[in-house]
Amino acid sequence: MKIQLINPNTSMAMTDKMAVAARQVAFAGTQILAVQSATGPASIESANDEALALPGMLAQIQAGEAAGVDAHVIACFGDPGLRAAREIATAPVIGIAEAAMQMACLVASSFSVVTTLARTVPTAQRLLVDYGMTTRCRKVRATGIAVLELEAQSDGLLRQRIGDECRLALRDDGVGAIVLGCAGMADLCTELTRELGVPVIDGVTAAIKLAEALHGLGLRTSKRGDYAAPGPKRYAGVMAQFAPVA
Ligand code: 5HY
Repeated sequence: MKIQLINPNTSMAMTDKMAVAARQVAFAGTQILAVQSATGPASIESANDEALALPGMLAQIQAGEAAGVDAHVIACFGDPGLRAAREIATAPVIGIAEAAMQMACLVASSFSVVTTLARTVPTAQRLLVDYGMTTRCRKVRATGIAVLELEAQSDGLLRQRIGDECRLALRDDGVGAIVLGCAGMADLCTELTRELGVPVIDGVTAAIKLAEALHGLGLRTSKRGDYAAPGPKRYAGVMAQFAPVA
């Protein structure tokens, strides 16, 4: 099967990093097509970043659908544009936050999220409400690390800070699992799982395995209800390319 792994930010280093993690867990017959937005911010850490990242991300969904991919993964922990992507796709679209949270719930009764900057914590909290996860997530914890600090291979100091926050979560939150709250943390998952002795879930790898599972069952995005294709309409200006056609 072909999975389009979309980095909604424009950091190529981060795209490469998540592609490595995805290929490490994918089945031999799974092809990972790693792409990123052609327009938009280098990292997504605010509502403004998110809004301006969406056209580039949705353009990749359109391109992937035209190319006939079997699934799309939106690899940013805010799951930007997930509902819009599901409207325009027929293949399954998986957001890494939802994937990680769902996986965590299968192996622990509760989890905490360890993420980047404090300002992204409310975004994760809104997703928890949206996904009905507020009784399963004990806390969303910030490390104070900016997304672009995690662009390349995470260095020892960053690993230490993220590991320390995970240890605090285990000590103080009473949780059985940790969800990593940034696609740029994908390279830390195996090491942290070993170090902490609890399941540590990274959304990129969780989403890849869920995409394979959905494909194996022949499940695709429902075209009934609010994921139905948007009706035809004119879109003005630079958005004209996104206008839904009949
Ligand atoms: C991410 N931002 O996974 C999020 C993480 C965050 O550009 N890729 C980004 O900090 O919310």
